[in-house]
Amino acid sequence: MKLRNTVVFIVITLMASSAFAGGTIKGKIVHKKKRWVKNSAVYIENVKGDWKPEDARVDQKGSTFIPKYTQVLAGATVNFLNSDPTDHNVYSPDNEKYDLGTKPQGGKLSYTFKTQGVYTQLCKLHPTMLAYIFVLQNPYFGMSDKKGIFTIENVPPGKHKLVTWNGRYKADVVEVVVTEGKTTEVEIKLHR
Ligand SMILES: [Cu+2]
Repeated sequence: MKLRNTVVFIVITLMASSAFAGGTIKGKIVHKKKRWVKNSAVYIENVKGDWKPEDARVDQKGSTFIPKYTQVLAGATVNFLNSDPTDHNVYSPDNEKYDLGTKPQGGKLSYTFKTQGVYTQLCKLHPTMLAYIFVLQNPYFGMSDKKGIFTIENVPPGKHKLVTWNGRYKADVVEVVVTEGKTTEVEIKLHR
């Protein structure tokens, strides 16, 4: 029993120390038109380190890409599925500019992203279908909620450049200083 308690204590201690590795960036996206502050992607352009890319999946269902926003590291493969009884195409006019062709229901199209950037994800058969793939160098990424609030956790301490993407507006690159175990607050203003 005593040994068991010791093991539990060690596990909890490890969890606590990993939760406090690095610092937290807590931000708010602001604009007078409040409905545009949500779904703003905020990421750090370049961080020293090496992360293993994890593959992702985007479904096409009800003539909609699900999810609408996908974040992967450069080198990751995104698998596009088709769950609809109609054909769907997968293409992007941005950065690497791919067109994976068209697949019927149950089909799968895959693409491995090499170049960092934001990719508009479209279907040539259905002009209303729209999603975004964020291909990043590191996993430090946040997406704002309805109120424009976002959080990026476990960020390595130091000076970082925050890049913001918004579906309608632009934002300047904002420099933040992250401190171990602390939260850095930042406000990012959207503009034309
Ligand atoms: Cu389609």
